[in-house]
Amino acid sequence: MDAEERRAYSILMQSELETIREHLQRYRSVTLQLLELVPEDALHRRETEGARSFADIFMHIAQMEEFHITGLFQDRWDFGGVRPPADPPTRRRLQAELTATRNVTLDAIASLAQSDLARATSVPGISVSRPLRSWLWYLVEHEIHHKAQISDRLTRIGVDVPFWAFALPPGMRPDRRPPTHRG
Ligand code: NI
Repeated sequence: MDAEERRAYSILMQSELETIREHLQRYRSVTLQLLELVPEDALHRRETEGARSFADIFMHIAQMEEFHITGLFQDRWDFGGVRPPADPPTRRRLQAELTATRNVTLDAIASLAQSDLARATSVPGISVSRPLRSWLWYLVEHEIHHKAQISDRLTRIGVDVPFWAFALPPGMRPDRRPPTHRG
């Protein structure tokens, strides 16, 4: 087994909790890269009246995560916490919110045993009960969904967006500009 195969094998052997953790950290890294790339004059711009700005979408990712983690782990469902803040958040504030929220999530997940993932869990306003694992994956999926939306919007205003799957060095886009094979 070469090094690459060993790495792939070790990922396959991760527990589901480790896998969720890895996904949360990896996608958040790309989200933070996207935040750095939003031009200052576009951060609060709205494409149409009432549409979300880039800042709104980043704040929404953080707030939805905080809402679900507080609800799922403390049984406190704070619907007031998912409203946009009164003052448009700065890039640094968004960065701080995304980082702090994700740390709370990772700490909460660290408190779980694998068997907790099967626990039936309800979220107010959603009529189906799902196991806790579904809600944790939902947070991963929610970030991917909005990360793609931000990425698409940035592309349309001419920003060379990062690779969607991993936080790679600036400008590295193996999907768009594959490295030339020398051999
Ligand atoms: Ni959303």
